[in-house]
Amino acid sequence: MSTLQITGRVARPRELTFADLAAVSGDDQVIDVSRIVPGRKGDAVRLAGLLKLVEPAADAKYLGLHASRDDFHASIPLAAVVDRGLVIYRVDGQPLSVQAGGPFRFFIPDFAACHTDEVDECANVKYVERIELTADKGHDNRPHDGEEHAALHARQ
Ligand SMILES: Nc1nc2c(c(=O)[nH]1)N[C@H]1C(S)=C(S)[C@@H](COP(=O)(O)O)O[C@H]1N2
Ligand SMILES: [Mo]
Repeated sequence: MSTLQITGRVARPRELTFADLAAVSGDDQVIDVSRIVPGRKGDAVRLAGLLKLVEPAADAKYLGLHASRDDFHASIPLAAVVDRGLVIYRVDGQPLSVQAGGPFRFFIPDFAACHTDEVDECANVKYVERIELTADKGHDNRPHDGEEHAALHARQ
């Protein structure tokens, strides 16, 4: 079964299943993300809710988003996304499909255009299987410029 690991500078590393995300309660469970992100389908949990489960260390400053499926990685300042980051995991009661970037897809509402900022559309990492908290910026192979970005989209 696919899981979402949360590792690194945290007190209690976890390996979360679809059921674990579905069990997140209260405001940390976002039913119908289209309320927050027009046009996006599905249900999500807030990053803040996931962090409560693992208890980040005081020196955790970067959020690493790792997708081994296509070797895509981003490392973004945690403070910039802690209050708005989402993990979309369910559509129509079923796990998010790979076609939609599932089973777990990181999503930042109000992202900047690709390669214009550390928190950009490219950081909406699909197929995330590990979220890693680090003290310093970690592995990040997002495109650096328009040419690299165009090449990435051409491959998709
Ligand atoms: N794993 C992974 N996530 C990724 C990418 C990728 O190539 N691999 N591309 C990024 C880029 S450049 C963009 S613009 C968005 C596109 O997401 P969408 O197809 O859901 O609009 O996904 C981002 N997340
Ligand atoms: Mo992009």
